[in-house]
Amino acid sequence: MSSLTDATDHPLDDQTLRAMMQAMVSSRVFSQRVFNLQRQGRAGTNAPVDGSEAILAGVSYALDPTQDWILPQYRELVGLERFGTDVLDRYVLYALGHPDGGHIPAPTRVWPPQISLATQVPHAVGLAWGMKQQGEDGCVLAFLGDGSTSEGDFYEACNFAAVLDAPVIVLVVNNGWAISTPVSTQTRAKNFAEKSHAFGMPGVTVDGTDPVAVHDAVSDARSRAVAGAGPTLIEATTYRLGPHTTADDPTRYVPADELAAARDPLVTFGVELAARGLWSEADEAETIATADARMETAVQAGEARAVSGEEIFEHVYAHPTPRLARQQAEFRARQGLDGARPQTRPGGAS
Ligand SMILES: Cc1ncc(C[n+]2csc(CCOP(=O)(O)OP(=O)(O)O)c2C)c(N)n1
Ligand SMILES: [Mg+2]
Repeated sequence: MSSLTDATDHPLDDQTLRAMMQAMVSSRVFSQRVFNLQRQGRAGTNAPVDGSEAILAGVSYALDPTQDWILPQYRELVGLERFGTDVLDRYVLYALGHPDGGHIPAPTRVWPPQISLATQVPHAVGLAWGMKQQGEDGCVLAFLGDGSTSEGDFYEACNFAAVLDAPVIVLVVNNGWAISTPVSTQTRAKNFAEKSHAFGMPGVTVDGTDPVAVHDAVSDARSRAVAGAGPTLIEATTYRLGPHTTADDPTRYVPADELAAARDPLVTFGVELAARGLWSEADEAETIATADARMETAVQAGEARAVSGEEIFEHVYAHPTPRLARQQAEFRARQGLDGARPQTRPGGAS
Protein backbone atom coordinates (compact mmCIF):
# COMPACT_ATOMS: atom_id res chain seq x y z
CA MET A 1 0.00 0.00 0.00
CA SER A 2 1.43 3.34 -0.96
CA SER A 3 1.83 5.99 1.67
CA LEU A 4 2.66 9.66 1.60
CA THR A 5 6.26 9.01 2.55
CA ASP A 6 7.03 6.69 -0.36
CA ALA A 7 4.79 8.23 -3.00
CA THR A 8 6.22 11.49 -4.20
CA ASP A 9 4.37 11.04 -7.49
CA HIS A 10 1.09 10.37 -5.71
CA PRO A 11 -2.01 11.54 -7.61
CA LEU A 12 -3.24 13.52 -4.61
CA ASP A 13 -2.27 17.13 -5.23
CA ASP A 14 -0.87 19.48 -2.61
CA GLN A 15 -4.17 21.25 -2.15
CA THR A 16 -5.96 17.98 -1.38
CA LEU A 17 -3.25 16.90 1.06
CA ARG A 18 -3.64 20.22 2.89
CA ALA A 19 -7.42 19.86 2.86
CA MET A 20 -7.08 16.42 4.41
CA MET A 21 -4.88 17.81 7.17
CA GLN A 22 -7.35 20.63 7.76
CA ALA A 23 -10.16 18.08 8.03
CA MET A 24 -8.15 16.05 10.55
CA VAL A 25 -7.32 19.01 12.76
CA SER A 26 -10.87 20.34 12.55
CA SER A 27 -12.43 17.03 13.50
CA ARG A 28 -10.37 16.86 16.67
CA VAL A 29 -11.39 20.41 17.56
CA PHE A 30 -15.08 19.60 16.95
CA SER A 31 -14.83 16.46 19.03
CA GLN A 32 -13.08 18.20 21.92
CA ARG A 33 -15.67 20.96 21.94
CA VAL A 34 -18.54 18.46 22.18
CA PHE A 35 -16.63 16.61 24.91
CA ASN A 36 -16.31 19.88 26.86
CA LEU A 37 -20.00 20.60 26.41
CA GLN A 38 -20.77 17.28 28.09
CA ARG A 39 -18.51 18.21 31.00
CA GLN A 40 -20.42 21.49 31.30
CA GLY A 41 -23.74 19.63 31.43
CA ARG A 42 -24.80 21.01 28.06
CA ALA A 43 -24.46 17.85 25.94
CA GLY A 44 -25.07 14.14 26.35
CA THR A 45 -22.65 11.23 26.24
CA ASN A 46 -20.38 11.33 23.21
CA ALA A 47 -17.44 9.38 21.79
CA PRO A 48 -14.26 11.38 21.06
CA VAL A 49 -12.66 10.93 17.66
CA ASP A 50 -9.02 11.10 18.84
CA GLY A 51 -6.95 8.61 16.84
CA SER A 52 -9.43 8.11 13.97
CA GLU A 53 -8.94 11.43 12.17
CA ALA A 54 -6.75 10.09 9.36
CA ILE A 55 -9.21 7.30 8.60
CA LEU A 56 -12.05 9.80 8.23
CA ALA A 57 -10.00 12.12 6.02
CA GLY A 58 -8.85 9.22 3.82
CA VAL A 59 -12.38 7.91 3.42
CA SER A 60 -13.90 11.35 2.76
CA TYR A 61 -11.46 12.18 0.02
CA ALA A 62 -11.61 8.75 -1.65
CA LEU A 63 -15.39 8.67 -1.98
CA ASP A 64 -17.69 10.77 -4.13
CA PRO A 65 -20.10 12.84 -1.98
CA THR A 66 -22.52 13.08 -4.90
CA GLN A 67 -22.81 9.32 -5.48
CA ASP A 68 -21.61 7.36 -2.46
CA TRP A 69 -23.15 6.75 0.95
CA ILE A 70 -21.48 6.51 4.35
CA LEU A 71 -23.03 4.61 7.25
CA PRO A 72 -21.09 5.57 10.37
CA GLN A 73 -20.89 3.90 13.77
CA TYR A 74 -20.87 6.68 16.42
CA ARG A 75 -17.32 8.08 16.39
CA GLU A 76 -17.18 9.40 12.83
CA LEU A 77 -19.56 12.31 12.35
CA VAL A 78 -17.06 15.03 13.27
CA GLY A 79 -14.77 14.09 10.39
CA LEU A 80 -17.01 13.97 7.35
CA GLU A 81 -17.49 17.65 6.50
CA ARG A 82 -16.49 17.01 2.89
CA PHE A 83 -19.78 15.13 2.54
CA GLY A 84 -21.71 18.25 3.63
CA THR A 85 -21.62 20.78 6.42
CA ASP A 86 -24.93 19.55 7.81
CA VAL A 87 -23.23 16.34 8.97
CA LEU A 88 -21.57 18.30 11.78
CA ASP A 89 -24.66 20.39 12.49
CA ARG A 90 -26.68 17.23 12.91
CA TYR A 91 -24.01 15.70 15.15
CA VAL A 92 -24.11 18.74 17.40
CA LEU A 93 -27.89 18.53 17.55
CA TYR A 94 -27.75 14.86 18.52
CA ALA A 95 -25.24 15.69 21.23
CA LEU A 96 -27.45 18.49 22.52
CA GLY A 97 -30.35 16.10 22.89
CA HIS A 98 -32.30 16.29 19.63
CA PRO A 99 -32.83 12.60 18.89
CA ASP A 100 -33.75 13.26 15.26
CA GLY A 101 -30.79 15.51 14.54
CA GLY A 102 -33.08 18.52 14.74
CA HIS A 103 -35.16 17.74 11.64
CA ILE A 104 -32.41 19.13 9.43
CA PRO A 105 -33.22 17.83 5.99
CA ALA A 106 -30.31 15.58 5.07
CA PRO A 107 -29.02 16.40 1.61
CA THR A 108 -25.80 14.59 2.42
CA ARG A 109 -25.27 10.92 1.97
CA VAL A 110 -24.21 10.29 5.57
CA TRP A 111 -26.57 8.30 7.74
CA PRO A 112 -27.21 9.07 11.42
CA PRO A 113 -24.88 7.59 14.05
CA GLN A 114 -25.55 4.00 15.05
CA ILE A 115 -25.26 2.91 18.66
CA SER A 116 -26.46 -0.68 18.37
CA LEU A 117 -23.24 -2.31 17.28
CA ALA A 118 -22.88 -3.52 13.67
CA THR A 119 -26.53 -3.00 12.72
CA GLN A 120 -25.37 -0.46 10.16
CA VAL A 121 -23.57 -3.20 8.19
CA PRO A 122 -26.68 -5.07 6.98
CA HIS A 123 -28.24 -1.67 6.27
CA ALA A 124 -25.23 -0.74 4.14
CA VAL A 125 -25.31 -4.01 2.23
CA GLY A 126 -29.05 -3.67 1.63
CA LEU A 127 -28.59 -0.12 0.39
CA ALA A 128 -25.72 -1.16 -1.89
CA TRP A 129 -27.64 -4.11 -3.28
CA GLY A 130 -30.63 -1.83 -3.90
CA MET A 131 -28.39 0.62 -5.78
CA LYS A 132 -27.09 -2.22 -7.90
CA GLN A 133 -30.61 -3.47 -8.65
CA GLN A 134 -31.67 0.01 -9.71
CA GLY A 135 -28.56 0.60 -11.81
CA GLU A 136 -27.43 3.55 -9.66
CA ASP A 137 -23.82 4.66 -9.77
CA GLY A 138 -21.73 4.84 -6.62
CA CYS A 139 -21.06 2.65 -3.62
CA VAL A 140 -21.70 2.42 0.12
CA LEU A 141 -19.14 2.46 2.92
CA ALA A 142 -19.97 1.22 6.41
CA PHE A 143 -17.73 1.94 9.39
CA LEU A 144 -17.58 -0.44 12.31
CA GLY A 145 -15.20 -0.94 15.20
CA ASP A 146 -13.01 -3.92 16.06
CA GLY A 147 -15.42 -4.83 18.86
CA SER A 148 -18.41 -4.69 16.53
CA THR A 149 -16.94 -7.45 14.37
CA SER A 150 -17.97 -9.87 17.12
CA GLU A 151 -21.64 -9.19 16.29
CA GLY A 152 -23.56 -11.66 14.12
CA ASP A 153 -24.77 -8.78 11.94
CA PHE A 154 -21.21 -8.26 10.68
CA TYR A 155 -20.89 -11.88 9.45
CA GLU A 156 -24.38 -12.05 7.98
CA ALA A 157 -23.97 -8.75 6.17
CA CYS A 158 -20.53 -9.58 4.76
CA ASN A 159 -21.75 -12.94 3.52
CA PHE A 160 -24.67 -11.30 1.75
CA ALA A 161 -22.41 -8.61 0.33
CA ALA A 162 -20.08 -11.16 -1.24
CA VAL A 163 -22.82 -13.43 -2.53
CA LEU A 164 -24.70 -10.50 -4.07
CA ASP A 165 -21.60 -8.69 -5.38
CA ALA A 166 -22.92 -5.63 -3.58
CA PRO A 167 -20.99 -2.39 -4.22
CA VAL A 168 -20.06 -1.97 -0.57
CA ILE A 169 -16.92 -1.31 1.45
CA VAL A 170 -16.88 -2.59 5.01
CA LEU A 171 -14.28 -0.61 6.93
CA VAL A 172 -13.21 -1.90 10.34
CA VAL A 173 -11.66 0.81 12.48
CA ASN A 174 -9.30 -1.22 14.63
CA ASN A 175 -8.41 1.21 17.41
CA GLY A 176 -7.24 -1.47 19.79
CA TRP A 177 -10.20 -1.28 22.15
CA ALA A 178 -13.90 -1.98 22.53
CA ILE A 179 -14.52 0.05 25.66
CA SER A 180 -12.15 -1.84 28.03
CA THR A 181 -11.82 -5.02 25.93
CA PRO A 182 -8.49 -5.10 24.07
CA VAL A 183 -8.25 -6.55 20.58
CA SER A 184 -6.19 -9.44 22.00
CA THR A 185 -9.29 -10.80 23.71
CA GLN A 186 -11.71 -9.72 20.95
CA THR A 187 -10.45 -12.22 18.38
CA ARG A 188 -7.93 -15.01 17.83
CA ALA A 189 -7.67 -13.98 14.17
CA LYS A 190 -4.30 -12.56 13.12
CA ASN A 191 -6.03 -9.41 11.97
CA PHE A 192 -9.52 -8.32 10.92
CA ALA A 193 -8.80 -8.23 7.19
CA GLU A 194 -8.24 -11.99 7.08
CA LYS A 195 -11.87 -12.55 8.05
CA SER A 196 -12.58 -11.59 4.42
CA HIS A 197 -11.31 -15.02 3.28
CA ALA A 198 -14.31 -16.70 4.87
CA PHE A 199 -16.66 -14.47 2.88
CA GLY A 200 -14.78 -14.80 -0.39
CA MET A 201 -14.02 -11.11 -0.76
CA PRO A 202 -10.76 -9.17 -0.83
CA GLY A 203 -9.46 -7.94 2.49
CA VAL A 204 -6.69 -5.47 3.22
CA THR A 205 -5.09 -4.02 6.34
CA VAL A 206 -4.01 -0.43 6.07
CA ASP A 207 -2.24 2.03 8.36
CA GLY A 208 -5.14 4.07 9.72
CA THR A 209 -2.84 6.83 10.95
CA ASP A 210 -1.87 7.63 7.34
CA PRO A 211 -4.73 9.36 5.48
CA VAL A 212 -3.06 8.77 2.12
CA ALA A 213 -2.80 5.02 2.70
CA VAL A 214 -6.46 4.94 3.76
CA HIS A 215 -7.40 7.04 0.74
CA ASP A 216 -5.65 4.60 -1.60
CA ALA A 217 -7.22 1.50 -0.07
CA VAL A 218 -10.70 3.02 -0.20
CA SER A 219 -10.15 4.28 -3.78
CA ASP A 220 -9.19 0.78 -4.90
CA ALA A 221 -12.20 -0.72 -3.15
CA ARG A 222 -14.47 1.93 -4.67
CA SER A 223 -13.17 1.22 -8.17
CA ARG A 224 -13.93 -2.47 -7.72
CA ALA A 225 -17.37 -1.75 -6.27
CA VAL A 226 -18.52 0.57 -9.06
CA ALA A 227 -17.08 -1.77 -11.71
CA GLY A 228 -19.42 -4.51 -10.45
CA ALA A 229 -16.61 -6.53 -8.84
CA GLY A 230 -18.27 -6.61 -5.41
CA PRO A 231 -17.36 -5.77 -1.82
CA THR A 232 -14.07 -5.22 0.01
CA LEU A 233 -13.20 -5.52 3.68
CA ILE A 234 -10.71 -2.91 4.87
CA GLU A 235 -9.12 -2.92 8.29
CA ALA A 236 -7.66 0.47 9.24
CA THR A 237 -5.41 0.21 12.27
CA THR A 238 -4.91 3.00 14.77
CA TYR A 239 -4.97 3.52 18.52
CA ARG A 240 -7.78 5.08 20.51
CA LEU A 241 -6.07 8.12 22.02
CA GLY A 242 -8.92 9.21 24.27
CA PRO A 243 -11.57 7.62 26.44
CA HIS A 244 -14.22 5.34 24.91
CA THR A 245 -16.83 8.01 25.66
CA THR A 246 -17.38 10.85 28.10
CA ALA A 247 -18.59 8.15 30.54
CA ASP A 248 -15.28 6.26 30.57
CA ASP A 249 -12.05 6.44 32.56
CA PRO A 250 -9.41 4.74 30.39
CA THR A 251 -6.64 5.29 32.96
CA ARG A 252 -8.12 2.31 34.78
CA TYR A 253 -7.30 -0.11 31.98
CA VAL A 254 -5.23 1.41 29.11
CA PRO A 255 -1.53 0.70 29.76
CA ALA A 256 0.19 4.08 29.99
CA ASP A 257 3.26 2.92 28.04
CA GLU A 258 1.08 1.60 25.21
CA LEU A 259 -0.76 4.90 24.96
CA ALA A 260 2.49 6.87 25.06
CA ALA A 261 3.88 4.79 22.17
CA ALA A 262 0.79 5.25 19.98
CA ARG A 263 1.08 7.34 16.83
CA ASP A 264 -0.98 10.49 16.78
CA PRO A 265 -2.09 10.93 13.16
CA LEU A 266 -2.25 14.70 13.53
CA VAL A 267 1.40 14.79 14.54
CA THR A 268 2.73 12.30 11.99
CA PHE A 269 0.84 13.69 9.01
CA GLY A 270 1.54 17.27 10.12
CA VAL A 271 5.27 16.53 10.26
CA GLU A 272 5.19 14.88 6.82
CA LEU A 273 3.37 17.81 5.26
CA ALA A 274 5.60 20.34 7.00
CA ALA A 275 8.67 18.58 5.54
CA ARG A 276 7.20 19.22 2.11
CA GLY A 277 6.43 22.83 2.92
CA LEU A 278 2.70 22.15 2.91
CA TRP A 279 1.90 22.76 6.58
CA SER A 280 3.03 25.16 9.27
CA GLU A 281 2.22 26.15 12.84
CA ALA A 282 0.37 29.16 11.44
CA ASP A 283 -1.76 26.84 9.26
CA GLU A 284 -2.53 24.75 12.31
CA ALA A 285 -3.51 27.77 14.40
CA GLU A 286 -5.69 29.17 11.63
CA THR A 287 -7.43 25.80 11.14
CA ILE A 288 -8.11 25.53 14.86
CA ALA A 289 -9.53 29.07 14.99
CA THR A 290 -11.77 28.43 11.97
CA ALA A 291 -12.99 25.13 13.44
CA ASP A 292 -13.68 26.80 16.79
CA ALA A 293 -15.76 29.50 15.11
CA ARG A 294 -17.60 26.89 13.03
CA MET A 295 -18.40 24.95 16.17
CA GLU A 296 -19.52 28.05 18.03
CA THR A 297 -22.10 28.75 15.32
CA ALA A 298 -23.33 25.15 15.36
CA VAL A 299 -23.63 25.09 19.15
CA GLN A 300 -25.41 28.44 19.30
CA ALA A 301 -27.88 27.32 16.64
CA GLY A 302 -28.39 24.03 18.45
CA GLU A 303 -28.90 25.58 21.87
CA ALA A 304 -31.44 28.01 20.44
CA ARG A 305 -33.69 25.10 19.53
CA ALA A 306 -36.08 23.77 22.13
CA VAL A 307 -35.77 20.07 22.89
CA SER A 308 -39.26 18.67 23.36
CA GLY A 309 -38.19 15.07 23.73
CA GLU A 310 -41.24 13.99 21.77
CA GLU A 311 -39.08 13.68 18.66
CA ILE A 312 -37.94 10.34 19.99
CA PHE A 313 -41.25 8.86 18.84
CA GLU A 314 -40.87 10.12 15.30
CA HIS A 315 -39.07 8.72 12.26
CA VAL A 316 -39.12 5.15 13.55
CA TYR A 317 -42.21 3.80 11.81
CA ALA A 318 -44.29 5.30 8.99
CA HIS A 319 -47.30 4.27 11.12
CA PRO A 320 -46.53 3.96 14.83
CA THR A 321 -47.32 0.64 16.47
CA PRO A 322 -50.18 0.67 19.02
CA ARG A 323 -47.68 0.35 21.87
CA LEU A 324 -45.58 3.27 20.62
CA ALA A 325 -48.74 5.36 20.15
CA ARG A 326 -49.78 4.57 23.76
CA GLN A 327 -46.33 5.54 25.02
CA GLN A 328 -46.41 8.79 23.06
CA ALA A 329 -49.85 9.67 24.47
CA GLU A 330 -48.57 8.94 27.96
CA PHE A 331 -45.48 11.09 27.34
CA ARG A 332 -47.61 14.00 26.08
CA ALA A 333 -49.87 13.76 29.12
CA ARG A 334 -46.91 13.71 31.50
CA GLN A 335 -45.34 16.72 29.81
CA GLY A 336 -48.64 18.61 29.70
CA LEU A 337 -48.31 18.90 25.92
CA ASP A 338 -52.08 18.59 25.35
CA GLY A 339 -52.91 21.55 27.53
CA ALA A 340 -53.53 19.48 30.67
CA ARG A 341 -51.45 19.94 33.81
CA PRO A 342 -48.31 17.77 33.73
CA GLN A 343 -48.91 14.46 35.51
CA THR A 344 -46.53 13.23 38.14
CA ARG A 345 -45.49 9.66 38.68
CA PRO A 346 -46.27 7.99 42.00
CA GLY A 347 -43.47 9.09 44.26
CA GLY A 348 -43.43 12.59 42.85
CA ALA A 349 -40.88 12.29 40.04
CA SER A 350 -42.26 13.88 36.91
C1 LIG B 1 -25.40 -4.62 20.26
C2 LIG B 1 -24.60 -3.84 21.25
N1 LIG B 1 -23.94 -4.48 22.23
C3 LIG B 1 -23.21 -3.79 23.15
C4 LIG B 1 -23.16 -2.42 23.08
C5 LIG B 1 -22.36 -1.64 24.13
N2 LIG B 1 -21.18 -1.04 23.52
C6 LIG B 1 -21.19 0.25 23.11
S1 LIG B 1 -19.78 0.70 22.39
C7 LIG B 1 -19.09 -0.82 22.64
C8 LIG B 1 -17.69 -1.10 22.17
C9 LIG B 1 -17.56 -1.05 20.69
O1 LIG B 1 -16.22 -1.10 20.33
P1 LIG B 1 -15.74 -0.95 18.85
O2 LIG B 1 -16.70 -1.60 17.93
O3 LIG B 1 -14.34 -1.40 18.79
O4 LIG B 1 -15.85 0.63 18.56
P2 LIG B 1 -15.04 1.82 19.23
O5 LIG B 1 -15.85 2.28 20.41
O6 LIG B 1 -13.70 1.35 19.60
O7 LIG B 1 -15.01 2.90 18.19
C10 LIG B 1 -19.98 -1.67 23.29
C11 LIG B 1 -19.70 -3.06 23.68
C12 LIG B 1 -23.88 -1.77 22.05
N3 LIG B 1 -23.88 -0.45 21.89
N4 LIG B 1 -24.58 -2.50 21.14
MG1 LIG C 1 -12.58 -0.27 18.86
